[in-house]
Amino acid sequence: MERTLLLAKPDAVQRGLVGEIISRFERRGLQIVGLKLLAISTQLAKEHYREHVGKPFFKPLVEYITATPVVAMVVEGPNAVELCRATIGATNPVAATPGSIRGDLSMQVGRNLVHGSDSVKSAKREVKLFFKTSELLTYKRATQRWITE
Ligand code: ABT
Ligand code: MG
Repeated sequence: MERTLLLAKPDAVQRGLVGEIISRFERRGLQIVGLKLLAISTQLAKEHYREHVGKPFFKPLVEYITATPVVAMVVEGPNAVELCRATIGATNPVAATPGSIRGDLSMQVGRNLVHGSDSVKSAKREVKLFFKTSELLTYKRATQRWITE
């Protein structure tokens, strides 16, 4: 089963939107298998965003994600990566479709509320960066057969 890493970024915590954001993924049908509040260190931020090292927005990006705590979550489901990216919306909120989290709740790329892994490969790497194996729980949901065939 596919898993992906989601972050409710500092702006989501500051604005009191964590519940709303988690709820979007829950209502979509994704199963939560890991969840915690944490302060991202500069080292973790640089590792997480390593594909952007050297780009002009790298420094503000690291400052943003390390500013105050985030809520990190791992969710599971068929096509979890793609489903979550669609639920989150385009990187730049100006282009994000209304109905998506960014399209409904944010205005600027540097305050775009949520992170979701962009591929299955990235998801594997990022889940490992944020969670120990023991923090990811496997359990059966009684509702599962009404969510997936
Ligand atoms: P993340 O979920 O934060 O990784 O965003 P997303 O995958 O949608 O976008 P990518 B391309 O990974 O960008 C990472 C963060 O870098 C910021 N950024 C990106 C800019 O500020 N300017 C840019 O031109 C690009 C390409 C925004 C992204 N998220 N934040 N914050
Ligand atoms: Mg990204």
